[in-house]
Amino acid sequence: MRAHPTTSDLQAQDAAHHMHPFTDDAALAKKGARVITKGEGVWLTDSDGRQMLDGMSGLWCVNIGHGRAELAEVAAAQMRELAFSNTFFQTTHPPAIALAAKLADLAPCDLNHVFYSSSGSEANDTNIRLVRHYWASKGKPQKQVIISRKNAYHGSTIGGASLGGMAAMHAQGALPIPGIERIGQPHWYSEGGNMTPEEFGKARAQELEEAIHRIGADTVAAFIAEPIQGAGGVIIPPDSYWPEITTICKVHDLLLIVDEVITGFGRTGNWFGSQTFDLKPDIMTIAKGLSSGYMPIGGSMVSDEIADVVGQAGDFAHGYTYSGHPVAAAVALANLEILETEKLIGRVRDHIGPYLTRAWAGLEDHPLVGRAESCGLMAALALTPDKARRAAFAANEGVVGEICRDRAFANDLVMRHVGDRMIIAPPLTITEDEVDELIRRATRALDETHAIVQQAGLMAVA
Ligand code: PXG
Repeated sequence: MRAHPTTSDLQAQDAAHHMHPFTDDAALAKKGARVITKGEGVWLTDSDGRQMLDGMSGLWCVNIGHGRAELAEVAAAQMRELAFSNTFFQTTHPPAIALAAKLADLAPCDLNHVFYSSSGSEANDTNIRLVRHYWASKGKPQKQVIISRKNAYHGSTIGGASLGGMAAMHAQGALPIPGIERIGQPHWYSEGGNMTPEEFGKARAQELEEAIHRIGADTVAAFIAEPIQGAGGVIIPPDSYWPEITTICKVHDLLLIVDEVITGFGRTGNWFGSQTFDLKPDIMTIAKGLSSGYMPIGGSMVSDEIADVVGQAGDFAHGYTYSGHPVAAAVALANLEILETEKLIGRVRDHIGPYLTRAWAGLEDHPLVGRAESCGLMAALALTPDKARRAAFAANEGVVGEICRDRAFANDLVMRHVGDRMIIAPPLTITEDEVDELIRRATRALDETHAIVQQAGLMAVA
């Protein structure tokens, strides 16, 4: 490769050799991937020197913002001291210890133990094995089934994808694995019909009760859910939903696995979404914001009871080479210190979260937007051809959303689409001026989308 490859050189090599996740590689090869070369705060720079506002914190993870040299220093120092050592064979090391203790301190309830992974997917694979092993160790080996939800995202490994409720993922590779059942999602806007959000939230929670009766409580091990569905489209459940779910789990002796991969580490204005929604998890999946994406690290936070039972049951025959990787753990710990010393989470709860909520709500006046929703610094717009009826477009789901995503990109804003919902989750460090700029760019993207959609005759109602 030449010393300074051009953008088209990079794109050609990328297309020739790099298989992208969740991407139609042939289509991408035709237009060329945008090559990101630098990050600073909420800003990304591409190989042509264009700056864009990162409304997605990378991939819901760069909570403290891009370009923090402090973390580079921590990583370099740790690599010099001890770049790698395993945690399998009767050994441990200071970064894994310090991070575990810090996480126990921050996590809600008695989640005082962590089993490390390098990602959220791996952590959820751990959770499948852990809950089944836990019940078997308690003399209830028949408690094996895990109940999840349609349109949930719990990762891309075979276990994670099986737990998830993404139809497109299950269609490839003979998924899901056995022993996973699914109930509906608390997505009032699209599925609530004539019910009030509260009625609908309760009804969707009661599906858990029905599923337990159908499957048999003595065979159900756990229920897994994200406090707010992230990759599913930032679906914030009605207030009636979580209290009902919590009660049902307790009554039927199910473990509650709360997947905090997106909602953890400040995203909703508390350390964890479990605190925002008053949940009492038995297990919590963490990743992403744990290190703000500076190193790959995740884990399963586990209650005293589960750690005790599993700890007394001999070897738990499970682990990853990089479980508790020293560099990743050291960087994660430094990231948590930044979240704490800069008071970034209180800032989301009391200041920049409410500021974004007000600004975002203003987008509901746009003719394409049926509803603007947000919690902390995660937010969604439901696009619709008919606001009053919360109608879907006649065109295939996602056609209009993708146009809007492309217009956002063209306006140098990273805003994702999930179907016809537009979603953002900017770094927790975003300033008021940057929120204003995000809203201006999102508005331009919506205006341009509206014009395109009208011209193409795509405003028809399904
Ligand atoms: N659980 C949740 C709730 C997630 O959001 C995972 C588990 C898996 O984590 P890893 O680290 O294995 O990717 C996730 C990941 C998207 C998108 O398109 C979301 C995720 C990953 C990739 C894309 O919104 N979330």
